[in-house]
Amino acid sequence: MAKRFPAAYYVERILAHDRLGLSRAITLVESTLPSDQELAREIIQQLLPFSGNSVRIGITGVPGVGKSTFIEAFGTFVTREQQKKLAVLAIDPTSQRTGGSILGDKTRMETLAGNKQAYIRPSPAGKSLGGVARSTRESIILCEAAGFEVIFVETVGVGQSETAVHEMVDFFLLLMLAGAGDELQGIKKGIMEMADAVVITKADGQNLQKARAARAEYQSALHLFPRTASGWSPKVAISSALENTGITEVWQTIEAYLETVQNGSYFEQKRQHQNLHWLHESIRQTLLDRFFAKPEVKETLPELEKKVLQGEVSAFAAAEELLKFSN
Ligand SMILES: Nc1nc2c(ncn2[C@@H]2O[C@H](COP(=O)(O)OP(=O)(O)OP(=O)(O)O)[C@@H](O)[C@H]2O)c(=O)[nH]1
Ligand SMILES: [Mg+2]
Repeated sequence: MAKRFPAAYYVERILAHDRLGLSRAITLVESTLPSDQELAREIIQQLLPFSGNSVRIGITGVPGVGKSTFIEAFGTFVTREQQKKLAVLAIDPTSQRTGGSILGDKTRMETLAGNKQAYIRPSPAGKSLGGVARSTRESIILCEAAGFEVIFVETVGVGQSETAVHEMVDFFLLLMLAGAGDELQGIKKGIMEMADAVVITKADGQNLQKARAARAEYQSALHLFPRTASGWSPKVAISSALENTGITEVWQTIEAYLETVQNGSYFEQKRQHQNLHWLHESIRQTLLDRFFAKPEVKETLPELEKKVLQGEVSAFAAAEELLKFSN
């Protein structure tokens, strides 16, 4: 195990905008060791007053839609043109299966990886969605305290992880391919509904016409969704990360959104609601972890599973029996 320092070390290093200190603190946040988690909690508590000063942007889309390439181009724009410090985090609970992580493919983010204004943190491997969502959420706080002004949270649009990301960002960006059909893209209506903007990717060459058509199509589809309390109506843009087009527009859209929601109380309210969401989520997660870590539960669960499979006991009765160990 790597060396551990007192909480003050991490707090000081992070406030001094030191990357190594930040990386070490994120390692604690991702750790499952109780002593590390306690240290992480202490650090976060101390840094909380220095967090919140960033724009948190969620970026999602099915595998191959062009997330990495887009983040590379958009991130370069944010750091170079907008002169903002950018942190890129990832939620990728599928990494157990692929053995890597979505940001592990730094190959497509070479420019950004070598950019002093950018900090890229790959998703921790082999964690459950609940676990990785929690650590990402806490990493956001650490990155903000370390002076990062824009945070990207990337996720693969295949399952539940976009809901988790939606609950931790200010702006939710959905990347889509032209002409692939919603079915093929695995994009459920629920995800479309969460989007503050849709970007049709790879709008270049032969694809440009299709992308334009798709933009019109999605724009009218989005109009059918009920308006949210934000007062914002979702926008559709087209972009080619390869040709570096449409990138400025996406940034302008985000700025327009912020102007809309920061005008009233919506922005703050949304963050407050998200905090409450994470409070409840933490309680649920902690209770579950504690429950399943109990020796009696570990011992009895396999037997009960067998009985349920064989139809000897109902699932409900089995659960009730196991829950006897819950206090
Ligand atoms: N023509 C064109 N191709 C692109 C563009 N952006 C990405 N691609 C290509 O599309 C493929 C997938 O791009 P990625 O950026 O790796 O996509 P991703 O969404 O990160 O994929 P996963 O990491 O597997 O989820 C690559 O072969 C890219 O070169 C673009 O703007 N135009
Ligand atoms: Mg990728």
